[in-house]
Amino acid sequence: MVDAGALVDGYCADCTRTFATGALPDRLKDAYAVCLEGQEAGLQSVRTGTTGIEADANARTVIDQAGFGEQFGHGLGHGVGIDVHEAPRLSRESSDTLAANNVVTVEPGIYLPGEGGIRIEDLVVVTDDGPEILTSFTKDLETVV
Ligand SMILES: [Mn+2]
Repeated sequence: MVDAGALVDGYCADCTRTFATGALPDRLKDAYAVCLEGQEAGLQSVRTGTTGIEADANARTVIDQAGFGEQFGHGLGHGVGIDVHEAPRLSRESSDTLAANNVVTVEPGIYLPGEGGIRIEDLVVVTDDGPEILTSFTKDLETVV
């Protein structure tokens, strides 16, 4: 798992990708696919007026229904700007609502003790029409050695 950031002209970026380091058991391949499906559901819910609770729930439902809910132990995402972690929060406890031009992360994770962990994080601009995804790095499951 590689969580990388950047700082340009006083503003932060945040990106996470997960790579395989060899042949994976089916359970980890499945977990990767579920994490990505949950991330896509979370991304598609990012628009003006969505609450942080709703965005989190849209991703979490996918992961819950696949049986990995207990292994997704953190919030879906957070605002990014002058600080790398700031409002609005996308989580079960959030009291925030997304506003146009907020920049947020969408980063579900599934962590299987003793087996492996997965997190997939994109940086997204909130618009009235949906997500403007800033992260272009592939989300295909890549093997690195
Ligand atoms: Mn992050």
